[in-house]
Amino acid sequence: PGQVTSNASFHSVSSESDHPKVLITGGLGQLGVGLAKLLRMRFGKYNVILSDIRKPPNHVYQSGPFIYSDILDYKNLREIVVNNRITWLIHYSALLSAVGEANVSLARDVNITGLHNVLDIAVEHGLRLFIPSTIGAFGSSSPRNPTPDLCIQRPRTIYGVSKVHAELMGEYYHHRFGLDFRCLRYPGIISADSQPGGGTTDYAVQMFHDAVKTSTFVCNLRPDTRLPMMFIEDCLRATLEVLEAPAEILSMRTYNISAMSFTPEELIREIRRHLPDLQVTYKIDPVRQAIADSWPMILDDASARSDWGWKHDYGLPELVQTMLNFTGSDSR
Ligand code: AKB
Repeated sequence: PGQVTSNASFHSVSSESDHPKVLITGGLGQLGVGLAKLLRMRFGKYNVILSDIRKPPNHVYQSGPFIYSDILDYKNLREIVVNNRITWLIHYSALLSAVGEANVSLARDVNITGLHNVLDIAVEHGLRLFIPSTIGAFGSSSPRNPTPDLCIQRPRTIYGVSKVHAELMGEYYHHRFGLDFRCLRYPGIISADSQPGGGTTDYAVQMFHDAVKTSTFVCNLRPDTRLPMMFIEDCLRATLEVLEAPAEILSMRTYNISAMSFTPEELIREIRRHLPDLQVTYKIDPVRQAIADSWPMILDDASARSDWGWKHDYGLPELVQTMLNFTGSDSR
């Protein structure tokens, strides 16, 4: 148990052996499958193992190694790391902001107890550990426009509190035990073929799908709610870049990364340039609205740009064009 099937072990000792052996937890969320695809192109199919507690759809199972892993089960996680000679761990398991508020004790287990397991295993086995943080790690007492890397962080969601904890614990383990911890604060991520779940920025992804399918959209945030956002391709590339960066050029271990910021009404305007019939109504979700009102409007990512050369490719027009192309609907 805990070991990926014969193919994986066989290939890992062949030409792919110089590459890192990567385990991605929470692999069936919004980002894992896309990241596995990118990393497999770079390091080889069998050097990247996706894991989750859910059963993957067939196309995921066929695209490379997949394994059951429960981050709350310390022994199970350690066994996977040992049996597969994992060297990089990408920890994507987490409950997001809105769903976390609906289930605080589960969010505390997954986002904090799970994190502790991952940190201990990473230190014990000398792994490079990537954990995403988020704009949700800031709160209403943080400067919101722009939000620098280092400022007051007093979030009032369990998601935000657990991410500040992850940033601080990762950095503490780095200084105390030499853990190679790397962390990016992601904005809201926009993706075409994978869905987010339970976040505050999810409205933007949903708007594309509903605009294409029904030409109508019910928005759960106020029209003027400005939040930092990023296209998934930029996010995954940033993740690979910071993971590959030589340790000497990283002046910090937790970086803001940014691409664009928009409000629902600005997104609607841009989508209507392609789909003029889009009708939008507003039904504000008070929980999500309060969360969004406490988050950065614009994230300052100057350090990522100067330290390791971060540069986004997608602004709002490119994002909208690409999303509508992916969903096969650009009417112009
Ligand atoms: C959420 O909305 O909870 C996430 C995030 C910005 O971290 N997408």
